[in-house]
Amino acid sequence: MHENDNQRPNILFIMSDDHAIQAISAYGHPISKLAPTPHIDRLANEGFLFLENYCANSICGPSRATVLTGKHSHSNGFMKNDRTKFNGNQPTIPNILQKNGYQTAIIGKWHLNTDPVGFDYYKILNDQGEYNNPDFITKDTIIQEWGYVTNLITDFTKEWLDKRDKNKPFFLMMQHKAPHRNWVPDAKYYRLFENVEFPVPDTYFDTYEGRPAAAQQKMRIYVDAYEGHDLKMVRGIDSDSLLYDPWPHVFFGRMTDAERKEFLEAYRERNNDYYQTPRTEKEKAEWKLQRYLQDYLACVRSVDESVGEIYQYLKDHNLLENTIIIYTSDQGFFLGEHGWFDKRWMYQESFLMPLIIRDPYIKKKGQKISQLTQNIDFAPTILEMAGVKVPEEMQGESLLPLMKGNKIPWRDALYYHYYEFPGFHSVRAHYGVKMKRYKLLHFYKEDRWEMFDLKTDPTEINNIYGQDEYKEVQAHLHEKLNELIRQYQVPEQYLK
Ligand code: SGN
Ligand code: CA
Repeated sequence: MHENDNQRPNILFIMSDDHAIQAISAYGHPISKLAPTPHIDRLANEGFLFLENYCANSICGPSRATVLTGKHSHSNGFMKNDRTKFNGNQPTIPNILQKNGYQTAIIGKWHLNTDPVGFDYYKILNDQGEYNNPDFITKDTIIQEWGYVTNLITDFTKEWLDKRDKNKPFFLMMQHKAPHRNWVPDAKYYRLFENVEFPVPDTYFDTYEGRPAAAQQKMRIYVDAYEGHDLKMVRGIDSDSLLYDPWPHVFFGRMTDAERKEFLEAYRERNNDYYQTPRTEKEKAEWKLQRYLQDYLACVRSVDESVGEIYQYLKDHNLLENTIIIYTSDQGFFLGEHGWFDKRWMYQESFLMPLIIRDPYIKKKGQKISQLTQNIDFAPTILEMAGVKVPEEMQGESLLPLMKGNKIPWRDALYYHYYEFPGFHSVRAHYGVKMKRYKLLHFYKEDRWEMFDLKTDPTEINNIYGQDEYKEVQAHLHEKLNELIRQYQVPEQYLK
């Protein structure tokens, strides 16, 4: 007997923040080989790994709004992080499942600027949330909880599972803050990767030729990352004072004196070495990349362990066979490619979005899905899993037929649209189309086009737009893009 005596599956949706596929070992990237994620990988080994899953608008709030609604940003109304308020009263996964007898809850990062709607229970971080001793918001209170954010979210998830109404199936969103900027690891992992040298991407010192928008961003690790806030560098040998940190209240300000001391001691040797060893500018830039990756991946370690802990919980409570587990992140992230951290671009690293589904109702294991899928598909998929009708207005498609191996016609092109300019990191607004091999981007405010052949140029440094030999492909991509714009009914005013 399962713990809930119910024919309908429980659905556990785990989403981390800014977790790049390069940092999930199931995807096989060289970085992840040095910092593996065995617990996330197990979900893939026992389920489905989506190789070409993409975000519709690679930034937090918009991605989350798309997940909830199954719609592109222009259709769900949440186009930019800043000052947008999510309308929770449109058809969303929690609204619909709640009306259909599911128990719904969200624990962790929310970041949609309005109270969660459609959830029986919520315990969410305030805005971006903090890594240490963060505030949590529930229906009635805001309280500061003591501990490291990833562990707290895991504990609260288990507490909710313990106390839930066992006569109903559940839909539970467990949404981590990590590994979001400023990449603060759990204290026990401050030094986890201190001796690991991660591979430097070929494009770390990209000069952005033929890509003016890429040249204009503010997201280079060795230029734009804040030395104190992001890279945890101090003012000199044995200094206890951080270099530039514009938001000390969310970082050091959140730690107790003892926690701050523990932090400084853990980084001291490496921070001293930075000043004691002469380095060229290039070597300093590489040092910064290593510091960035060491902390980012140490944050990932805790997320992976959290996945393991929840898996174990489900196993111990006899819930593994009637709970579908989905692992994803709100978007991808740059781990030094093009010199960058952050996301927002339609370039592969941030456009790709990890997606792993363990579905005990489908007996296949260790399957890889290579069709073009997108976060607009999540809501239709989850609704179909729950046996509930998918509203017409949702723009995505259920992924279940792909998982079942049904031979069905599938899309050959994806629409992408990033709106937030001006904004953090200065990424120009752009939209575009992605097909299996080629990609076309339009930086529409400047009316500049980019086109890439991912087969011959997987790191996207060679803009082939306007080149004679690609004339036909280019025309085809333009046609596809127009088709998608019509299909998704993107209003004219958003395209210029
Ligand atoms: C914060 C970050 C930015 C990041 C945005 C959006 N700065 O402002 O680097 O791009 O969030 O991130 S931070 O130092 O305050 O973390 S998102 O995941 O919410 O979209
Ligand atoms: Ca994010």
